[in-house]
Amino acid sequence: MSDTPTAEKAAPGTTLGHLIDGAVVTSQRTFESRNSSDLQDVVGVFPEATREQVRAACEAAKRAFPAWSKTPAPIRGELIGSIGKALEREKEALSRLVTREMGKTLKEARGSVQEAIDTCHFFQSEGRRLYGQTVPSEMPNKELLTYRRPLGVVAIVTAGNFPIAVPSWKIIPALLTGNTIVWKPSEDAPAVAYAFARLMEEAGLPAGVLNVVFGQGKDAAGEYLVDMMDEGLIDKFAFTGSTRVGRHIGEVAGRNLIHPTLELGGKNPLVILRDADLDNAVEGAIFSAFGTGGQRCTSAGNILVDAPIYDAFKERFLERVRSLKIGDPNKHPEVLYGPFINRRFFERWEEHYQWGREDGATLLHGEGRITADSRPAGFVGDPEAAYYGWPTVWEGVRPGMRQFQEEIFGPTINLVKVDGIADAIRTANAVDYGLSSAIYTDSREWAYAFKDGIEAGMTSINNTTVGAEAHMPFGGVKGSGNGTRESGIWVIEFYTRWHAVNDDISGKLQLAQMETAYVEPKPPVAVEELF
Ligand code: UN1
Repeated sequence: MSDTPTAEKAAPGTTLGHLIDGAVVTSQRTFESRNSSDLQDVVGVFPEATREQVRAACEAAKRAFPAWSKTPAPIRGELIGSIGKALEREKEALSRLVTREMGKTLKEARGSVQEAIDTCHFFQSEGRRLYGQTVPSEMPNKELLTYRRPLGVVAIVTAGNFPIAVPSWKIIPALLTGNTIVWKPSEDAPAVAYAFARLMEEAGLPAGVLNVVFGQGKDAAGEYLVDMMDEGLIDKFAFTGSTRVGRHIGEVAGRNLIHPTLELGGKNPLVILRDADLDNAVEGAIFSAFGTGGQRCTSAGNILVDAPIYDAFKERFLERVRSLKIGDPNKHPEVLYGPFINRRFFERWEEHYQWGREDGATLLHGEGRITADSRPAGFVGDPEAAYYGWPTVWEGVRPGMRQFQEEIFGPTINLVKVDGIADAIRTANAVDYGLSSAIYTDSREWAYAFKDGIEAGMTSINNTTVGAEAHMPFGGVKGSGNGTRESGIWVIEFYTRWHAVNDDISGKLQLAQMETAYVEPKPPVAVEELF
C-alpha cells in the first residue's frame, strides 16, 4: 500500500477540474458546492463546463471505446472489483462527504456508499458471465451464436440525492459491458462525484474511458451533453431526475434512435390495511415519508389508510411526527433527517402549502420552513444555517388535488382514507407515476391482490416504499420512466445490444426457410381404425 499515490487535499478555494481524456481540465467559470446543512461551509469550487469541453469529453470517450470494448470482460470485471475495494477502504470518509455535501444522515450515507460497493461486487463476477447463447440452426453444418456487444459512448446525468449509489448503477454496468462514459454529476453533489471519479481512476481506468464534466443542467453542461446526441457523439443516454427533463431527453434520444435509460419521479403509495401490525406500519410510514427528508424518488407521497383504523393510525403517526429529531446530521447523528439538498427543492416544497390551502386539504402538522421562531420540539442546532422544513402532514387529500398527484420531494405526506383493498388499489393507481409502492397487511389475499393490481415497478409487502436492494431491478412504470431497469442482471440489457451471428461451414449456399430439409410425414394414422 505504501507505494500507492494518495490524493492530495485541495487547498480551500482551489478549483478542481473536469476529468477529460485522463487529464484535469479547468474552466473560466466556476461554481461552489456548499454543505447543505451549513451554507457558510464551502465544500469545493468546481469548474462549469463549456460546450466545447463537453464535446471534447465525448470525443475522448469515442477514441477510448475501441480498446476498452476489446479488453476482455473478466479483466474489466477485475477492475470493477478494484473500484469496489477502493470504495470499501474509503467508505467512512466518503459517507461523511455525502452527509456534508447533500445532507442525509450518516447512517443513510453509509448505506448509500454500501449500495455502490454492492454494485461493484455484483458486476465484478458478471465480467466472467456476460453470456451469449449457442443456438441450433435449421441447416446442417451451420452454427448460430449470440453475443452481447457494448453500445459505445454512454452519457450519464445524475441527481444529487443519491450522489454515489445511483451513479454507480449506471457507471459500473456501463464500464463492465465495455462502454466508455461522459458523466455530468449533479451540481448539488460535485465533491462526492469528484471523489468517486478519483477512486475509479485509482483502480486503473485507461484515459478517456470515464470522463467527468461538472456544471449545471439547464443552458449548461447537462444540456450540452443532451445536445451531443444530435451531433452523433453519443450512443446511449442514462438519466435520473425529473419527469419533465426525462421527457425532453427521451425526445432528443428518440430522433437519434437512441434508447435512453430514464429513471424519473414518483408519487409512491403506502397502503395500511385494517389488519396490519400498526407498530410496524407506523415505523414504516415514518421512514417512507420523512427519511432523507422525503428527498428520495422512492419516498412515500400518499399514505392510504383503511377506514376502520384511520383514526388509530393517525393518532400514532402524529405522535411520532411530533417527536421527530431534525437538524444538522454532521453534528447530530441521532436526527431522522437534515436539510433540503438545495433551495429549489425547498421553494417547491414551501409552495405546496399554498396548493393545500387552495385545494381545501387539512394541515395536521407543519409550519413551513424551520426558523428560530418556528421550530418543532425535536429540532436541534441552528435552523438558519440552511433550509430545514417542518415535518408536514395533511389529511382530507383526494385524487385530483395537486398534492395528491405531484411529486414534492420534501418532508410532507398526505393521509388518505380508503375503504378496503379494492379502493386502496384504485386510489393508489390514481397518480401518473408508478415507481415504488408498499402495503402493510397480514392477509395473503390482500397482499396478493395488491401486487397483482398495483401499477408500479417495485412493491414492498410489510416494508417501506424505499430501500430497494442493489441487485433487484430498479425502475418504474407510467411517468416514472420508460420501462428501462437498473441494477442486477436486468441492467445489462440496456447497456448492450445483441449481435446474432450465423456461422456456415457447409461450403455451399444454404438458404434457410427455402431449403430447410423438413422430414415429410407419412400418411395419417387413425387410432380408431387400429383396433
Ligand atoms: C433514488 O432516490 O433516486 O430504494 C434512488 C431506495 C434507494 C435508492 C433510491 N436504494 O430508496
